[in-house]
Amino acid sequence: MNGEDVFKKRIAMINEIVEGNKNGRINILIAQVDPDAIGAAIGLSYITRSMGSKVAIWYCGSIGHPQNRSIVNRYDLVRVMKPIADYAPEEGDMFALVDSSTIDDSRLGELKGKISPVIVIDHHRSSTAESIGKMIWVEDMGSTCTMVIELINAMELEIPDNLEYIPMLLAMGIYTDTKSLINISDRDLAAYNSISRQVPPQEFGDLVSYPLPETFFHNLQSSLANIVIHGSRLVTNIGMLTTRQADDLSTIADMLIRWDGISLVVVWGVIGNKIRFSARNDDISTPLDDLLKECFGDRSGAKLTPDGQGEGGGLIDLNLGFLQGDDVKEEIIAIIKKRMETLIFGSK
Ligand SMILES: [Mn+2]
Repeated sequence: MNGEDVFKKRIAMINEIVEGNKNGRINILIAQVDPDAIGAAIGLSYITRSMGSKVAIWYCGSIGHPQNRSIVNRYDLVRVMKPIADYAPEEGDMFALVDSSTIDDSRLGELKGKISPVIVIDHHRSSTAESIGKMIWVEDMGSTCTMVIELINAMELEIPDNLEYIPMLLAMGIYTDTKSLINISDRDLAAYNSISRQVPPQEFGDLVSYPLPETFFHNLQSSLANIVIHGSRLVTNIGMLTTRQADDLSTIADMLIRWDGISLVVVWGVIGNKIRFSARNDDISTPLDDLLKECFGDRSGAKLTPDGQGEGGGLIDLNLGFLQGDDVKEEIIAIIKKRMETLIFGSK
């Protein structure tokens, strides 16, 4: 099959799904709110709506990252995407996953493992098997939005100018997931170019340089104060965090990996009863995914970006129980620090 036929098949499949359940609603699930997932969800909802389907978008977790908050506020997206906790089943409900492809995703909350999505569009490698009567598309790509744009273009849909926020969100998804168009494949770039004329540069710029809260700079300061370096490896932490500040870990890791001579960075923090960390490496001879699995097991993972950088992280249960209390906070942090450093500096 040539490329064009593959797209025709995908579109026909989505159409069949919509036609086969005329009164059913397609529930698009966002496992983790980020610009790529938001753009892909909005884009897919435009596609299925154009085929006459009812659509709802549900998101898991919270809209914590300041950029996500800017995007959601600017386009008043709370009207179109609702927290998963508000989901109420309707007859003929169908599900779609974007920017995620596992139904066992713990982020799906109550729906975890219970749904069988009819549409999956994702650019992460761990994939759900292809099956009959479904449109499952998982492929290595810079961004999920690229795949959605490819579908829109293959359908020859012209997004009207009064729905300008759709190209805007799709472009933003590619832009952020490819690190400002640096980790970009030819297809991501082609998709980006095909919609960029509908993206006003000023407005786009506002979303790129979104305002950062004061807490970000405090966390940056702590991360700098807590740095420990062994050889080319750097480990640091920002102590106890709120869910809202969780994304500071990856932002800071992205900054620190640029440190000349440093090839592995791990930034961690404690959120509630869990340790969360972000890891980056730019040493191609040591695959980050292997290294993280060796240190932390299955609750960690990493992907290789198109420019050869490793990008990942993980979540570790703390189960503090009796030890949960402000009076022993410092000691707890000190113990985790020691353990993290032993693992990261001690691994191959
Ligand atoms: Mn993505």
